[in-house]
Amino acid sequence: MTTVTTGSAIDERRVLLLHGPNLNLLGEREPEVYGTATLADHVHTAEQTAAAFGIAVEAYQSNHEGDLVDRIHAARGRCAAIVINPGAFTHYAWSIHDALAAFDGPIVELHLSNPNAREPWRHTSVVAPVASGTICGFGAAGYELALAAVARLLGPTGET
Ligand code: CA2
Repeated sequence: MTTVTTGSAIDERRVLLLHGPNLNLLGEREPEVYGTATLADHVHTAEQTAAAFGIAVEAYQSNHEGDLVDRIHAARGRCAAIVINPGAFTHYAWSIHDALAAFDGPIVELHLSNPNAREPWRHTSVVAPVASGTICGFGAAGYELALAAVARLLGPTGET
C-alpha cells in the first residue's frame, strides 16, 4: 500500500496533477497522436501556468490503478483541485471514478488527443461523470487550458 503523508489543513492553492498508465512514455512513440513533448515538459507547462495564478502543482504518474487511487485519497483535505489524465484507465477504471467522487473540489479531466474522435472503446469515460469538465484534443495546450480552468474554478487568491 502506498501511504502519502498528509498535512492537517487544505491548501487552497495546491493542485494535484495525475497521469495514468503509459504516459511516462510520451515523446518516445506515437508523436502523430500525442505530440513530441515529454511528460516532464507537460508538467513544466502546468507548473508555469499554475504559478501565474498563484497555484502550486503536485505531479504524480503511475502505471498502477491502486497507486492513483491512493494519491486521490491523499489529496482529500489537502489539495484544492485535481487535474487528471487517467490514460486508458479513463475508459474502465471505476475505482478511479469512485475515488474522485470522494474528493471535494474541482476535477478537470484532461486528454492530449480527442478520444471521442478515435476508436469506439475510447468514447466512454468513467471519469467524466465525476469531473467538473473535460479538456481534450488540444495537445500540449491542454495543460495551460486545464490549469486556467482550475484557477477559474478556485477563484482569486484573496490577496490584495
Ligand atoms: O489522449 C490522451 O491523453 C489519452 O488519455 C492517452 C491514453 C489513451 O488510452 C486515452 O484514450 C487518451 C494513452 C496514453 C498512451 O501514451 C503513450 C505515450 C507514448 C507511447 C505510447 C503510449
